Amino acid sequence: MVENVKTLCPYCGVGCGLEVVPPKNVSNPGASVTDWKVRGDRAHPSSQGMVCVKGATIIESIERDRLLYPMIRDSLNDEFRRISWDEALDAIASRIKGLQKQQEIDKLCVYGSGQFLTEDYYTAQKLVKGCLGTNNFDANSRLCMSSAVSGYKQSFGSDGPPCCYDDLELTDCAFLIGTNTAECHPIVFNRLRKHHKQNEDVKMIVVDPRRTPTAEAADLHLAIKPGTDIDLLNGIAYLLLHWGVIDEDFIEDCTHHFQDFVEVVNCYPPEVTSERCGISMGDLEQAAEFWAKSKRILSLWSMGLNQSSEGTAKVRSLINLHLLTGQVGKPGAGPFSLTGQPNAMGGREAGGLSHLLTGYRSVTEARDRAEVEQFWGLPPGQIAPQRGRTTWEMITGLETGEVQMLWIAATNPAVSLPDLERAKKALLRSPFTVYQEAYYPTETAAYAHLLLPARQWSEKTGVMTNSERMVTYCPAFHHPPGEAKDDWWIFTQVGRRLGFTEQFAFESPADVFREFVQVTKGRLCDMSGLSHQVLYECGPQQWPYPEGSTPTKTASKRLYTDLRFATPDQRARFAAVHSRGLAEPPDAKYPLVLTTGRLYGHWHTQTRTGRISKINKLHPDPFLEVHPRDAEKRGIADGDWVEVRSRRGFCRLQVKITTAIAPRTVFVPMHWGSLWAEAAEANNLTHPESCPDSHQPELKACAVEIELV
Ligand SMILES: Nc1nc2c(c(=O)[nH]1)N[C@H]1C(S)=C(S)[C@@H](COP(=O)(O)OP(=O)(O)OC[C@H]3O[C@@H](n4cnc5c(=O)[nH]c(N)nc54)[C@H](O)[C@@H]3O)O[C@H]1N2
Ligand SMILES: Nc1nc2c(c(=O)[nH]1)N[C@H]1C(S)=C(S)[C@@H](COP(=O)(O)OP(=O)(O)OC[C@H]3O[C@@H](n4cnc5c(=O)[nH]c(N)nc54)[C@H](O)[C@@H]3O)O[C@H]1N2
Ligand code: SF4
Ligand SMILES: [Mo]
Repeated sequence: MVENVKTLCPYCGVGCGLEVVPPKNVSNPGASVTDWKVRGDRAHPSSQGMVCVKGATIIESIERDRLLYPMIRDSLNDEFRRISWDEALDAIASRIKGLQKQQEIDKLCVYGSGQFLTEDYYTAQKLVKGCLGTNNFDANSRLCMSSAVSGYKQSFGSDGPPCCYDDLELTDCAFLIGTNTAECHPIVFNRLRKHHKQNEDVKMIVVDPRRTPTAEAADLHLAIKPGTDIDLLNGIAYLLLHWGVIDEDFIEDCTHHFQDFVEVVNCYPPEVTSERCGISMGDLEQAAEFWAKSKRILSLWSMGLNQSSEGTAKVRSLINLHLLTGQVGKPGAGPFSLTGQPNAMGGREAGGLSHLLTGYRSVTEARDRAEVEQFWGLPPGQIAPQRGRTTWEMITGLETGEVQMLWIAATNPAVSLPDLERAKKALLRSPFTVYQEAYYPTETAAYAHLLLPARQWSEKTGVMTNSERMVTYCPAFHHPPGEAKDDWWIFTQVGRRLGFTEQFAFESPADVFREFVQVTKGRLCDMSGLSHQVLYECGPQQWPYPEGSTPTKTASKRLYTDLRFATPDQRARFAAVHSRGLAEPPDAKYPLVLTTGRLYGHWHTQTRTGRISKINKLHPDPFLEVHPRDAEKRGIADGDWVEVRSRRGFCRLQVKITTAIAPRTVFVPMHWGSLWAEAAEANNLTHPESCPDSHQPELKACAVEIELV
């Protein structure tokens, strides 16, 4: 008899445990995966049996429109022709050898994804940064949580969310800023909502220019103008300082740069703050009062802070409030970044951005490079000392010809990149683009020379880490379609063809994971006690999990409980930062701020959810949210079609008039690429201006005008 399978939902970073139940005829060779049933895994410590509509319906999408065989073409105008895996892998290896021969390995760029398993991420790092010696590996996490990474690193000395989900039920006050948790992290929100409902004293504050379902549930919704988060956070700090409700002992013993911070904060009296943020002084004071009166404050954030040209400063300004009030390292408290993708966290651990190295290390630190070179059996100096190209720099590199080979895997950039028309033009110029994907067609396939069919969730085995550092084993439980292969296998095969047979001796994902955890030894994200076997036998485990740890199903751990941080002197750092405002503020020609985001049912570019009937019924079409005042001014009625224009492009959308959006702001969901609707891409409008610290683009705001068509 085939047993139920325990695995993880491969959508959002909440990381819900799933239990997949086989059909009775499972051993029939023709049995379809759609006959398996998915339900929540009650034994998973993070989700306790809960799932949302995405997890519950995933099976329906697994067998639809799959990419089945490697396919190649000489130019983007040609038809694809089927080739063997050997031919495909040889083609990649020979291109790379060509670059090596010309001493031009920096002309190779690899663009991966938070939808990789940890094993996929790790083999890619070893191949690209280690064996090939270029740091040109970046991931879609650059568009997602790189500001959280740099904010944590600058304030605490290391990346790593210090909190855990148990804090959701232990807090007195949840401060949700730039996150639509109800739609994007629904199971986290369920846990928080239940606690909030059951305890009258528990407060919930939501800071978002939209009145989202998350905001609807709050005691206080601060509908700030887009991009004024730093003003707000400094304004709250001003009141806390002036009321004297700060944790002086903590500040004295555990932090640095407090005086610089005070100097900045003194510029934010309530009248200045409320004016800049577009909220009342009463609401501002109420928010500060909730902070002042609560013993345990948990803040949650995601893209409303990260996706900004000052994303790192926004994150640090939020952490400042926790440092000011000593709200970190204890139950129910702390700054908690909600990660977007199922394994964005695993990507961080494996070093999957162009400035990172495996084990929360950095390519710019000599010691970090030396340690990793030694682990990988590479000569000293093999890893390049400067960060590689970021996502957007890969695009500009294609424009200038400095990028000659682009290898994309598990992401759909022809929808998700900013300034999309420009990005697509650059992709057209690529001499050779490899695209490793589960589905066909997707928008990005049109820009590929070589397509590699990837196994996806349910067909591949490996490990993912969720937002609370819980590591879950995800086994393959049925046959992949056609000739699809694991991403880690593809990187391994290319590594071997390039002569790195010793480095790529892996025969299974368990081998890859066994090596990976060794490279985390002694680091904040130490997982050296974990293996596929431990995770399979004992269930999900949270890191840190050094060698010799005892498996447990219940103990949720926090970081920094001894109030010693990961900086050289173990003190956390206040940031003294003023807001610089939006990178592209509205003006007379483009007087509205466009913001973008997500809907409950759809996942990103719809490769899966666009193929699920229940979800299509839930969200059939794209739309533009417009405030009644802005609509009236332009003679626009509900349901009218408008053209939305920015300096870079346009799209056409049907209007939804609603007071849920702040005046002079409009909202468009990010989910509709050219396969699913005509001219509805949010990213035709957005710009690539990015944060100088994290290089994260400002996907949440650009200046637009709208007009009836
Ligand atoms: N249903 C669903 N869930 C998902 C995903 C999905 O595609 N669909 N994707 C996953 C991924 S990868 C991610 S990154 C997360 C994203 O999760 P979230 O960040 O919660 O989602 P978004 O809708 O992108 O943006 C959140 C909110 O930021 C607000 N915002 C815009 N500008 C500002 C600003 O200047 N300040 C503040 N404070 N708020 C602002 C928007 O109005 C929006 O409501 O969701 C994950 N979960
Ligand atoms: N305007 C605007 N733009 C945005 C955002 C926004 O809020 N506003 N959000 C940004 C953020 S936070 C994110 S995370 C990105 C997401 O943007 P993308 O990463 O482009 O979106 P996905 O649709 O998740 O693409 C993942 C692809 O990987 C494929 N896939 C799934 N599993 C596997 C696998 O195991 N192996 C391989 N090789 N392929 C697989 C899927 O079929 C899918 O096509 O979008 C960013 N862009
Ligand atoms: S909340 Fe996230 S992880 Fe949980 S079922 Fe929904 S999409 Fe999957
Ligand atoms: Mo994301």
